[in-house]
Amino acid sequence: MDAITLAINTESIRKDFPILRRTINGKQLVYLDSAATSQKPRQVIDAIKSHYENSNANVHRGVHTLSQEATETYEAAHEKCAQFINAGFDEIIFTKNATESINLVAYSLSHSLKKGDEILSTEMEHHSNLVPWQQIALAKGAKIKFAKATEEGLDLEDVKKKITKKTRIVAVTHASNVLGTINPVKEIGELAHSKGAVMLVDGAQSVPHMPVDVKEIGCDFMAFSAHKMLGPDGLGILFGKSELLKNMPPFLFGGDMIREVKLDTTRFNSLPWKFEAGTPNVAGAAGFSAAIDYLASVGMDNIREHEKQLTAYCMKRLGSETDVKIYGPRKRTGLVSFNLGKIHAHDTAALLDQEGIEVRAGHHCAMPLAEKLGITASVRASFYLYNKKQEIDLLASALEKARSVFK
Ligand code: C6P
Repeated sequence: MDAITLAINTESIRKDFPILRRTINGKQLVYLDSAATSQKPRQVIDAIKSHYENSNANVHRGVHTLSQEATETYEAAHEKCAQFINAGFDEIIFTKNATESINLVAYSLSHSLKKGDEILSTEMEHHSNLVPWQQIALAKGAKIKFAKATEEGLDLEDVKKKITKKTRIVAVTHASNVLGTINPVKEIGELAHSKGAVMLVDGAQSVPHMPVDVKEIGCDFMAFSAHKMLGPDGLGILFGKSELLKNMPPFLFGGDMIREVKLDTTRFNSLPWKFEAGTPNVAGAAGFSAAIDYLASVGMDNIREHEKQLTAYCMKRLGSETDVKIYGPRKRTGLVSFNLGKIHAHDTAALLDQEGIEVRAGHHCAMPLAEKLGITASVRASFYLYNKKQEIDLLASALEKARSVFK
């Protein structure tokens, strides 16, 4: 196991990430928090800088050269994103983040929701794919149900039982941000469709880490964030099937989402602009294009394979200690949540920070799942294409220090 050959050339990739050169508390930075947000390569930073230095203008509004260039950049990012997940251009809506993408769908679908309709989600959701559904259910008198989750994954029998004729919406995460579980979203989508429900997949933890094809999955909606996939903050993505989006009311109203406005009525713009009100994040889109190019050049299959190897190594290293409790299944995305003996996760994370190792600790915005696991917090180490095996060795050594401090 020690002699693992990683699927990608981490050393050459690391050179593209300026932040990885910095030190924290006098130690070389070990960034193990990419599930919260990824670091950005020079190519992404340069694309954003170049947009502001050379082409900055508003989009879809001006006939002047700068506005046309900005519009091209902005639309090209939609096109690139569409190709990346095998969607159509008019099926890609840019929002602020995955959370806003899910809120958009929840708000827009809530108009057709009636008392007694049902929404199915799961016990392993991030709050972003739980609270919006819970709140529209409350507002509309609909019923929200949750499929059972265990550490091994979703209880599919329970999913089958809970999708009924009354189910209108099924909202499930593709990959858990705490357990790393990869859910059988294609199968769940087929169950949803067999009862006439629509299916939203939260792709925040899958699209950055594995090849994702929305047509192959067959979902109606998918939400994810650019910042978790080498791109900038403040840019979220919603994929929606165009035949559904066409009939859904807009989420936000104002400039750019209109075709014609009279004092008493408005005709809305065509897709995807109908769902993109106001001046968008053009610089973010420039950075996002560069992020997609970067990921595509490394290859999503290679990234998945690389993370699989790192995760297996981490689970083996940490799991060999009797006082480390690892949560979640064997087959998972590139993250490992754990607790070290009786030491509070925040204390462990603070000690790791002393060693320059950045991990997340807490409930990871999935409080119902933490409750289900019988914990209030865990430490989470999460990996990406720039992480290397030696960083897991450093994590293991730093945990050894934590043990001696808290003895
Ligand atoms: N999870 C984490 O550390 P936003 O914040 O909108 O970009 O992404 C929300 C979100 C939705 N679904 C899942 C499965 C997620 O993991 C996240 C973000 C981060 O786990 C920050 S809380």
